[in-house]
Amino acid sequence: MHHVPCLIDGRDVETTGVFDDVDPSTGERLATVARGGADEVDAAVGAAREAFARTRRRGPEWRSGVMSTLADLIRRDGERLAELECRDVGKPLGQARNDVAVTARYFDYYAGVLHALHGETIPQPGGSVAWTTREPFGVTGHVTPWNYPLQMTARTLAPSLAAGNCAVLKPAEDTPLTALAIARLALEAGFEPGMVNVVNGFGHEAGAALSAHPGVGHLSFTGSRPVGTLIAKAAADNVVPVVLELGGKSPNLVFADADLDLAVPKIVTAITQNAGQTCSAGSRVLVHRSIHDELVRRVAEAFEAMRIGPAMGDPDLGAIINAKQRDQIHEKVAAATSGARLVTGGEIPTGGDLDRGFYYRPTLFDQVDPASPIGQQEAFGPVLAVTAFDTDDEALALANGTEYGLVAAVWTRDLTRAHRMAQDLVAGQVFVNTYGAAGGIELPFGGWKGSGYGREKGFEGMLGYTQTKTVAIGL
Ligand code: TXE
Repeated sequence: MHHVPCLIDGRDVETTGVFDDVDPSTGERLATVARGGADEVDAAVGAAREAFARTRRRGPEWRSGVMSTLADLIRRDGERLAELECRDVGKPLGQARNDVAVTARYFDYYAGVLHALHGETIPQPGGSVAWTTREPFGVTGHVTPWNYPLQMTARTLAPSLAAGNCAVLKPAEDTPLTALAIARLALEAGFEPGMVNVVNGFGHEAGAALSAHPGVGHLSFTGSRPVGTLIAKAAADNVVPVVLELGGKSPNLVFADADLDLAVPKIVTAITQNAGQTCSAGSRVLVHRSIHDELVRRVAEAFEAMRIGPAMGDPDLGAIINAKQRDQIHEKVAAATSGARLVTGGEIPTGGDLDRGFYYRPTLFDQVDPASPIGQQEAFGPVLAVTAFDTDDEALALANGTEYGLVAAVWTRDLTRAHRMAQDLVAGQVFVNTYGAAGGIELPFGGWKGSGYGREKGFEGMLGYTQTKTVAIGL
């Protein structure tokens, strides 16, 4: 059994209240967690501000060095971190191992590119010389979700630290284990106390206090749209910028000339990885009518062959994060069965280990009305909605016809069609003959429309953690 305190100014901090962290694979208690609130947030922001004042003149050389060391320590402790993540999220061990590797790569990548963070000199009329610098905000607040705790910690923390900020993390209450582990490794790597703080607790307590704290200069949030808008409103009151990453209803567009041997495994992974609990999950398939039956048959076969079970056994499909999330998936599926054809799945699996944890069978709906709830709303589980189309224009209109705009993937051998689709798809990421891009930490990532704003990952992700200062000197 673990206990997860807060980590403030380099020290473990206990709170009067605690709550349980549950292993979704077994339904058993995995850890007790400190229930931080406004007081702990205030202490953490204060510690981060002091650490920023102490360390702000450290050069890029120093920051790069400790970040590289942190990447090495994450790899050194890789197996321990993977097991923590696997148990905490209920995600298959192999996927958790991959998350550890990606987490280390974030720190490596930003340790490298931070050296290229610089301003510009700008010619002007008249007698002056002018230039810009890229400056940190000071203290950044990070409210992260439970689906990729390690990756989301690294995705927001690494660029923030690289840009010279100090951070306060508020991990999701369902998955507090690995953010604390990373913060402890950051101390071991050489980050000073107060540079990385963790306040565990509930969203409406610790999360709300962090997003409203006047000492925070920048906020990043990944999670649900209702909470994202709450955080953006709180940030607006303090005139603080926010990065919002709010999910999607991302389509795979499969054209008549698609290579199905290539497409089908990616389509299956895109909706079953992490049991479909991924912001960029490919939850819709729009397929040309001529190959529709073949595609549905192949996806159904793949779904039915999947091994479901406790995450430490490295199944194809692990657990759903908690009973509430599993039940909301089941409610959306039950509501969809009257309007669409249920091909496979649609139920909570039972028997043996499955009775103890929270699981959901991979579910395939065909003949989905694109305007129906299952064609429009995120189920955030292994639930795939298929709709057939006849023309390219129809495919495009269907793809763009939701409130979201996170990812769209195009499967075709026709180069012209691929380019046209890439131009006209309304999404922050367009993939052609692939889905996702090998971790993709170098590529800017973020939403259009209801999927959010601001960019994470890549060099652009780091720029978001800076503000520009313009200096002009009269000659
Ligand atoms: O998310 P919440 P939940 C979507 C997905 C899922 C739904 C609900 O559709 O079914 O959200 O999941 C913190 N002030 N995504 O309820 O509540 C909370 O503690 C400040 C998409 O778990 O948005 C956690 O740290 N913070 C997604 C974080 O917000 C608050 C990932 C996310 O939790 C808060 C997860 C408040 N008032 C869910 N209330 C993605 N885009 O990847 C909660 N939080």
